[in-house]
Amino acid sequence: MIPASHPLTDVAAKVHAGERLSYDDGVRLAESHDLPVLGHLAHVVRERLHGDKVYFNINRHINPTNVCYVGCELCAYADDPNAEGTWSYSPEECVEMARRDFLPGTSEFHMVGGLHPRWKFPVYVDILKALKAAFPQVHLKAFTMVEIDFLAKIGKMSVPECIQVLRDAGLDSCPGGGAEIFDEEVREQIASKKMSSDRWLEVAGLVHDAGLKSNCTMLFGHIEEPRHWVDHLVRLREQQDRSGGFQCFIPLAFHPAGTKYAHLPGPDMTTKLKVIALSRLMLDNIPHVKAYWVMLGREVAQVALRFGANDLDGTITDERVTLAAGGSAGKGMSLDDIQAFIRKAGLTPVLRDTLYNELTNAV
Ligand code: V47
Repeated sequence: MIPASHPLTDVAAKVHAGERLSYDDGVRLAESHDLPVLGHLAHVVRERLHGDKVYFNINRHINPTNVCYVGCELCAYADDPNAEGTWSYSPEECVEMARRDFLPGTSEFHMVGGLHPRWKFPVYVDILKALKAAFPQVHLKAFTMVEIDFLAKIGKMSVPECIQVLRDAGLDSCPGGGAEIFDEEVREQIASKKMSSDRWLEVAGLVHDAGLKSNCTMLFGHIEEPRHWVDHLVRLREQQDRSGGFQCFIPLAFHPAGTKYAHLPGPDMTTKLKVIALSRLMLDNIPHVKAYWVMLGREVAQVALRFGANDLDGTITDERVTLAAGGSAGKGMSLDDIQAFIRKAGLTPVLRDTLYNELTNAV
């Protein structure tokens, strides 16, 4: 409960009544310094939707290549295939890697990578096919909207045709990366050559129209201002009203090392928790908010579970995007670690698959 004299009383009343918050409400929340009140309101919504459950899965990240010709200012991936530290794995090497440290009960491969200047469309299709043939029971959550758009271009087909080819090869759903920040002025400075915000949303709509689920993200803690978070969340909410296929929103905390913004400090704990709470409060039509522990850091992720987040992602064997940009949260978490971590926050761990079916006896 917050006192009647509090400046956010009217917003709190809307939250308690289950009413949609406006852009202006969002800006007031985003500019508030009353973190405990934001956390409390977001936790009210999270409890209404999910009780005390925290979802997690057993997953593995696969990044077939870190070569990307786009060269986004926010990213530490390389744009030159000959640069030191780059990799470009064949379909067989992807399977071999996945086999090497396969955890029993793994239900998802999360696969994203660069837009390789030399790879042709069939390479990407063959990677999906090889993984699906070797691990038919594992859900393939692969390719961001940026990659789908790129694959359609290099495959010389429409996006719906491309999605169909990828589905036939084994694609089951799409991750949420590449959204960055939708505000055009900020986007121009952090991802100047990436697809436009409108196109990202349009391709997400096409993925949903094809019957696939996807996630969505926002990169925060760089040069943006609080109003840009609200604008981004409202655009996602509007897209969800139109196409309905977003399952989960993941706020991604910026890691500056190795990027064109290496001089910035990255977001502090207050900013991380505020963005988590704001997301839960604004995104009334997206069921899940993920505390992505790799980017938030483990300690903040644990607190985030009481600031609106109800999902932790998973065991994440072999994460490389954050690692390249100076991430220190670690490369993977054991199942026991994850469950103890959730219980220590006073919440109940629930193993899930990618589509949020609860898996009771899988491990
Ligand atoms: O697309 C790139 C972002 C994304 C940096 O869908 C950076 O379940 C921080 O999308 N600092 C990849 N972020 C990660 C991602 C993701 C992660 C976990 C779960 C899901 C999901 C999606 O990371 C990229 C980009 O938006 N990124 N560079 C950086 N320096």
